Amino acid sequence: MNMRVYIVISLFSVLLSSCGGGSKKETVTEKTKRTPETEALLVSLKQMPGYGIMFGQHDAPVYGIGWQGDENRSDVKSVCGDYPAVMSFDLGHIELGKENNLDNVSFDRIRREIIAQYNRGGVITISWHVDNPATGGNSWDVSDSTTVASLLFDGMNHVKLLRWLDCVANFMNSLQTEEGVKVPVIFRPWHEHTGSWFWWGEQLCTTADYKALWRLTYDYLCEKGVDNLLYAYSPGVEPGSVDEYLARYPGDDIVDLVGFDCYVYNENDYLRQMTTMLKIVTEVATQHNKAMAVTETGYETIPDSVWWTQTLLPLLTDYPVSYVLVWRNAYNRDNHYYAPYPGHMSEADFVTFYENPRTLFLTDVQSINIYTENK
Ligand code: BMA
Repeated sequence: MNMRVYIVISLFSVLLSSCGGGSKKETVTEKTKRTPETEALLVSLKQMPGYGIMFGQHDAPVYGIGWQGDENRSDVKSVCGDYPAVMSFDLGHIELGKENNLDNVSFDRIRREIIAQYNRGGVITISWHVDNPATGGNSWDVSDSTTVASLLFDGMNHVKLLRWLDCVANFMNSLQTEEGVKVPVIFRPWHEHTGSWFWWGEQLCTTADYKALWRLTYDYLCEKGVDNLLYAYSPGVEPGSVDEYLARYPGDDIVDLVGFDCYVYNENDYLRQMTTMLKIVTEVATQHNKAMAVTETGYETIPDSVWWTQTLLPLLTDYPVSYVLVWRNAYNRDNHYYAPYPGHMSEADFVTFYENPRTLFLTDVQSINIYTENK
């Protein structure tokens, strides 16, 4: 496309963006004071291994196998009688000013579920499968290796990124209880960047540009008054050492939790990758004084009836993991589920996993008072 046409289109899309606010101003890292509840969450995450490992699931209360949009429901709860201690949601398409996210869940519903999970004493994490601002494609559009560079301060999509971050900031700032308490959230932007399937992935940008994108995101959200976030650094399983893990680490001053995403494609590979990553991340968390989690994992369709107690739990027990989170039980994609539902072959094993004193579900963490300091 002709450059002038491209610039005009880019400016147009910025003007049309429906979240508004913000200005094209260079930002400076400035530590925003976080809410006391957010600070308490960080302390709780660091102390959590002393209690056990929290179990989490993505989109747990909004849909599952054979249902969508019901209230007070989750496949995990249908199987073991308790909600996951951690619930994950995704902000993909908030940047477009849409009512629903990329998996067609409304942002109003997500907000309501986040506040409900906080009021119950549970933990919330948010990822962002953001569209490609340069091409108009989705997160997985890796056709343009200049996207990240174009978002930085002198880039042609910089203002567009700021407008998109306005949408994120507005949402985060809107997470408030009836009493006006802002709900703390573990935000996990720019995840799985050690692979190259997202437009912010390893082959798509330089180390300096990836780090600059993180800092820009952090600074801008702080500038917009977002003081209820902890930030999670969450690569895939590609790093083979602490140095490789930290290659694109954006900095101790802006990261609170270190983790990784690891899925079963082959059982032996999974055992090896989990063990390697758990060792690496334990070392980083210890040396950098960070909380630690398995930010995404799972075995699609769980075709192993004892996977929970014979594979997942034994892998985790020797490491200071605050939570382990499995991905969604999709209603809109065949055979794309990671937690059991009533009648699934791993149901009984999941109940045994639930009953193990090392695993923490919602009822377990309610007695910990996660959002209160000096427990
Ligand atoms: C991916 C898949 C997609 C989904 C996305 C965001 O890993 O589950 O189907 O759209 O996460 O939830």
